[in-house]
Amino acid sequence: MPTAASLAHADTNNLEPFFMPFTANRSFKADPRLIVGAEGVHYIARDGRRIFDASAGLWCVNAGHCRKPIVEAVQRQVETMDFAPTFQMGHPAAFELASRIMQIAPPDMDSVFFANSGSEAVDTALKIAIAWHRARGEGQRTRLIGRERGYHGVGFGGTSVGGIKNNRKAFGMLLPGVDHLPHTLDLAGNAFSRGEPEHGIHLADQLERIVDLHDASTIAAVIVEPVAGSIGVYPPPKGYLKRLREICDRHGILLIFDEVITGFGRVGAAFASERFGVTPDMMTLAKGLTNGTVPASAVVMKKEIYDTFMTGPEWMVELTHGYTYSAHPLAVAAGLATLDLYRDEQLFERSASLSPVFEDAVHSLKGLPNVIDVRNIGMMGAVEFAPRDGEPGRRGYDVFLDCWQSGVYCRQAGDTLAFSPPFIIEDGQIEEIFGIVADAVRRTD
Ligand code: PXG
Repeated sequence: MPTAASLAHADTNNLEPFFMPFTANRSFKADPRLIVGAEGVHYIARDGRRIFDASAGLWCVNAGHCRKPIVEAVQRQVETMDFAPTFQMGHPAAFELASRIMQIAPPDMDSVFFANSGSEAVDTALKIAIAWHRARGEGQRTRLIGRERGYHGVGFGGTSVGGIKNNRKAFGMLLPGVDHLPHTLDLAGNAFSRGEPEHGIHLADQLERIVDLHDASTIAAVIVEPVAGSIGVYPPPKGYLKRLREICDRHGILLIFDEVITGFGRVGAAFASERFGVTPDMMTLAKGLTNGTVPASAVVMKKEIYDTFMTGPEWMVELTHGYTYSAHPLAVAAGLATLDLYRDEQLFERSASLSPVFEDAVHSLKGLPNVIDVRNIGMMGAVEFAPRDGEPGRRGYDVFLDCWQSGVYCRQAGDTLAFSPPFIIEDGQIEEIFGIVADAVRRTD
């Protein structure tokens, strides 16, 4: 393992030029939290401290950091073929990765479109939904339905169907023809639920109200995260996703599951659709697809969606959409090695078997000062604090900073902290993490 000193070679004296994403830039630059190494379930800070990565980076490093088979696969690939186009050309491994994803995807989801980020996958899925209806002679179906507090990345499509108000308000009108389901958090009825909350299936019926208002003939797709992640882990109320599926079926509306976080074992199954027994028409994947090593994402869809586009003259492009880096060779190499690792180490099963330990550990925070809710499902967990008067988000930020100082990196969303460790974590390490978090909560007023 390299030492922190040997890793800290870059000139980081000038932090100004990097306009950091989703960051309080001025606070960060005044007191930077620099990480220079990663191994297993740890980050190494610039000052040499080993920090627990309790969030798998940004929910992506499901198999743990710097795993040799992935590192070596990427190294081999970059030496063999650095780049290859996938527009009117192809490279074999890209087709292999699509087949491998298909093997673990729900039945009938047989077609895979590659992109590079969750945001691109979401915008791709929304565009395919609209184009698919048009290809079938229903070109008036263009409306998109998201959900309040949902997160679908930062493209104009994803921002528009997204429902986190702070992510929307600076950006003007966004896409027209978008509506939102109500969010599913019910602190009065469901606080401190373990797994799927009891109450809230009726919130899916709100889709009927939206359909009634706009008429089904104008609606292309509904997109939801099966478990809302970014907002701070909202597991779906019991029966909710199934009800959404039924309503979409009734009205010829495509159902898209955004599985950018929930995919690849995070909920104790390959995908949330498997865990909840509800198959969408399309799902978006990213993050765990390559264990976070190389940016990559995918839209997986039912074969009938792909087939609908396969009409017209055979020499013509069927879908005028794609990215220079769709199925980039390095991403594909990382993806194949990652799927091998998930299989060889049975990491989805491990996620499932760790989940009860993780659940107990997250819920051990119940009863600590200012804790108003604890939520969890699979290897996703969150604790929510009462906001300080006039300073929403500040208490969460303070606990987050204390955790980092005390050896735990996690994600903060307002007054909520979210936890999603790699699946290679040990029981004892989970307990250690939540011991540190509990101390930080106690120290924060
Ligand atoms: N959909 C979902 C459900 C996501 O969670 C995206 C789309 C966008 O992916 P890209 O790759 O474009 O960022 C996401 C991303 C956090 C956090 O801590 C969550 C995400 C990204 C960064 C931080 O909650 N989710």
